[in-house]
Parts: sequence; structure tokens; C-alpha cells
Amino acid sequence: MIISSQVKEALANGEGVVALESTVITHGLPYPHNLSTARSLEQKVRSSGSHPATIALFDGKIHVGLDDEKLEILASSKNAVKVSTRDIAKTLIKKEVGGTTVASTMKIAHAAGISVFATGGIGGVHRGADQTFDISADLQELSKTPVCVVCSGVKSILDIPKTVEYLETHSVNCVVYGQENVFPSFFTRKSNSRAQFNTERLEDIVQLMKTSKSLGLPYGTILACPIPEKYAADGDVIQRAINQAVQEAIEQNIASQNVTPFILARVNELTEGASMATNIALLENNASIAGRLAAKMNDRRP
Ligand code: PSU
Repeated sequence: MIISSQVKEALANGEGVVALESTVITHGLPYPHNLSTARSLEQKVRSSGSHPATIALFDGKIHVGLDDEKLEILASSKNAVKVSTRDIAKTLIKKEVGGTTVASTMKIAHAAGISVFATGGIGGVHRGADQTFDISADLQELSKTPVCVVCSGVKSILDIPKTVEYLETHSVNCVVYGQENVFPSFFTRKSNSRAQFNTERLEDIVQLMKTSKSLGLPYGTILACPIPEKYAADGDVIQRAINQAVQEAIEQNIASQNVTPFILARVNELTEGASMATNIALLENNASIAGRLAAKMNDRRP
């Protein structure tokens, strides 16, 4: 594992560090929007008082903290692979370029000593999982790795109530950042599910994580951040596009790892780019919140 000198120094000095995933770069957004977003997320983390550590795999090595050249390679690579925890070893031995998912980014962040991680949405229980058994490895990782994932919940391309239920079964702390205890639904601010509790104070999250740690609990934390009102897309339009994309995925026999990238790309086409703009807005918002959280998490003042 190669940790960049900036990230190493920040960790040694007890400064805030935020891990950023790279599947969103390799499979989540099209070029060149993926590159500009990767840069802007790093910038958002910096301007909120922490250091970014984008994580990816290159040439048989795990990299924590990328320079601009590596970001560019990741964003423009035509054969980058999607790397969940299962795929880390295989991607290393094949020396492939790999974009890390929430699960593998959490695992690597924890190994590097980073406890805060920002992304758009986590993977979850897929609709129709009772037939397909398609449940993201992100949920498994959350049940065993003590990292706080700052996100906007899961897309409604997934089954939100079952995902929230799964998180509860596996003892994952699940908190909404905001005034109301309503679990967000990615593009829109509300779903019909609730979290464990809600708060507007990041200090509560710091305390939650520190208490969890002191009890020796291994579980992760979801800090679910509703997209800011001004960016929340028209829920109905996006919902219709999602329903259509899910149907097309079934008809075309798209399965397992390919389901999420297929549906995301199709929803973007069907909404003529509106879903992508919304996606980027919430990614940036989450990176800023994570930057502020990480700065507090490592605050050495008494
Ligand atoms: N949700 C998004 N965009 C994404 C992903 C999820 O809105 O790019 C990516 C994340 O990296 C997440 C992964 O960890 O997809 C989940 O994939 P799967 O369902 O195959 O585990």
C-alpha cells in the first residue's frame, strides 16, 4: 500500500483526512465529468479543513492519495475494473487499474488509519433481491469496518427499506444529518424509511464513533446527508427513469456487478443529464460535510 506523503503527514499530525472512492470515477460518471468531479471533491475536502485521500489500484499497488496524473489515468482509462473487497487481490495480481467501491475503499481507508469517507451513495439491497440475492458487499463491509461513510443514502434504483433493515440487522450506526429523521433517497431528500436518529451537530457523530471505538465495536457508521433543497431533482421524473432502467436491466439480463453502472448510465440518458448534475451536487455537498467531520474527529484540542 502506497500512502502519499501529504496523507501520511496529515495523519501523523492528527489532521483531518477524508477517503474518497474511485468507482464513481471509473464507472459512475462519464469522462470528462468524472475527472472534473474527482478534482472538485478533493477541493471541497480541502476547503472544509481536511486532506483528501482518493483511493485506487494501479500496477499491483494500492494507492491512498492520488496526484493529478493518477486521477487523469483513472478517469480516462477504458479498461479500469470495478474493485469491491473481493476483487482487491485479483486486481493487484493482474496489475489492473481499479476503481474502488465503498466496500473496498472502507477496508483500505481503515487499514491506512482513516476513519471518514465521503461518497454519493452506497450500494444496497437490490430490488428483486428475494429472487437474485443481489446485495452489495458495501453492506457487509459496513458491518465490520469502523469507518464513517458520509453519503446520501442509496439510490431508489435499490430497495431502500430493505437496505435500511439490513443495516439495522448488522448493527451499522445509521444517522441522518439534518433536522428530520427521514432517510434520504439520493436524488431526493426523503424516503419512507427512518434512521437510528438525526442530528445537525457533527460533534455528535464524533462522539458516537469514539464511544463505539472505546467499546470495541467493529461496526461502521452511515451519515446520511439529504441533498441540499436547491439541487433536489424532480423526484417523479427521476423515479420514472429509474423504473424504466430497472426494467431494461431485467430484460437485457444485466446481472451482479454490472447492474449499478448500467442503471446509473441509463437514468442519466433518460433524464438528459439532469441526474448527473444532481449526482455531482450531492457528491460535493457530502465531501464538504466529511471534510468538516474529519477535521473535528482528529481535533487535538482538549
Ligand atoms: N451508487 C452511485 N454511484 C456509484 C456507486 C453507487 O450512485 O458509482 C458505486 C459505489 O462505488 C458503490 C458501488 O460502492 O457502486 C456499489 O456497487 P455494487 O452494487 O455492485 O456493490
